[in-house]
Amino acid sequence: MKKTLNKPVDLGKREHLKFMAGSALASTTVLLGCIGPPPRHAPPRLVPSSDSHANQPRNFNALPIAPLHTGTLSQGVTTFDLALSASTVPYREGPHTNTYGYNGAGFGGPTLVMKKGSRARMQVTNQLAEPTTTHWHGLLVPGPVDGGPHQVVKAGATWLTDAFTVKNNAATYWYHPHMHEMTQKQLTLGAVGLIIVQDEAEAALELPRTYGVDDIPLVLTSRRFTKVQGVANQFQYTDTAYGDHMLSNGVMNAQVGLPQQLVRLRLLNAEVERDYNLGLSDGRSFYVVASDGGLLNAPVAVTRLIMSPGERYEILLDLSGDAVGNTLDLNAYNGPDAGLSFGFAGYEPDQAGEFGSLLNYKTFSVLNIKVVASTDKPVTRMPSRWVSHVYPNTSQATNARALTITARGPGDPFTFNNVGFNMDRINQEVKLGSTESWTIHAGNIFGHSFHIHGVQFKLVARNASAAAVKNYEQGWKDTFHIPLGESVTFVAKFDEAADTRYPFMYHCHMVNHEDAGLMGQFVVQ
Ligand SMILES: [Cu+2]
Repeated sequence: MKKTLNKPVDLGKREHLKFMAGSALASTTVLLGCIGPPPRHAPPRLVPSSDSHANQPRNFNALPIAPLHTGTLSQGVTTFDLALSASTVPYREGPHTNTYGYNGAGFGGPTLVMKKGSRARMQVTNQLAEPTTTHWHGLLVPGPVDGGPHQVVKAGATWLTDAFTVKNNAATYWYHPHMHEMTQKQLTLGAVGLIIVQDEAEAALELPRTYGVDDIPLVLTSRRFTKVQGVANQFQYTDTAYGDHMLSNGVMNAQVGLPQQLVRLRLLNAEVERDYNLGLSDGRSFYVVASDGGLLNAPVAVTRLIMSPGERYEILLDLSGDAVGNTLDLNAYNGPDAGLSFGFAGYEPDQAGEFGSLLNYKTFSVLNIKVVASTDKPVTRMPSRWVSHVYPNTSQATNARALTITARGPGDPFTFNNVGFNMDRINQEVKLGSTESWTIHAGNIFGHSFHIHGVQFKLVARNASAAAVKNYEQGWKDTFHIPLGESVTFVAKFDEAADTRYPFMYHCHMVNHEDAGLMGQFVVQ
């Protein structure tokens, strides 16, 4: 039996240890070396990638758990330092795959942990041979901290942001490059990491929160290998919307041991374009407890959860009634008979080509789960109490905007309202502190995933119907799925400032669409 569990790290306890350790051990790196899970740059085991068949034994790789990075506290401000560099990972027999990773990771980066109300700042060193930017997806920070396409960190340079107050609710956020026309490349090569924000409201609930044990980060994406010098071992990042091989936390054929109790999964769809229609292989329900920007006011039991690129959800799995040794899969039900339709990204039946993939139009595992013995103090019941967030509503909106995703035809670049992205053009001007209603229409060519910087918002309607907003979409959001031909309306209060030097972005988070110009800029002042 392969090792599937990393050494437990209690998030609260780690903080305590850090302060106990004193200045000699104040370095996060040292602490992670002592008590953290193994570093991400340990190469994944070499396992031939292949489609799994029910009648064949499956070869699994242990799901890697990114190390925690709690930053360095000095004079009341916690600095989170990241260094992005090139690396390699032996994904297949033969030449290693060229990758990017933060802080020494072969693929991905550490999970940043920050506390609501604390003061923080970011420091990014670019050790690549090309420019990058680092965007803190979902964080409520002003334009100069946001890390959008104007915040270029040249090769060899370091970007240190101003200090900001962490305003976000406890939830799962993420960081990734936002370098215009290079986002797909850099994300594909592995530049992606999670941010966990903690707050008192979340801490007061009896939720699983032992990182890597009953609180599992899960970054979902897929990759296609392209031939270089005759060997198909390199990640393809042009002319492809979909990978052929599932990567969960950076490895193929991922398996995790989860204890016989309630377990939290922090899900991120980090795909280029693919949507996921997630469910469990034995058909059991699971509970959505948090969306992009916070816990839900009540858990939502589902058997299917749709996630488009950029979205996060936290879910609880109840494994308390499972026998030790039981296995099940978290699957993407992206095939026929799943109630999907054209425009759901990855539902195209083609197996190859720019919009085809070996994973398209089928059900495939994103994570195999093997139930292991429960922990010392397991959470075995759903919390009886939840948070009570108050959301903006339509009656508070003093302005309404409408954006339609357009293209002259299939194959032509998508734009908003027929205007392609231009670094020198401000597309929208929003008054600081105002509440607005935005309606995004997907147009009639494909579905999309809309994201806007500088706010968390409330979805108020799908196709002008409040009732059509799904129960698990009722909380704070910063990214949403828009099916082909449909519209989504959200209400947001714009409390973060951005000027023309460092404007905020709104864009499709299918990063191939984004790179091709499906993005706009706005100021808040
Ligand atoms: Cu799009």
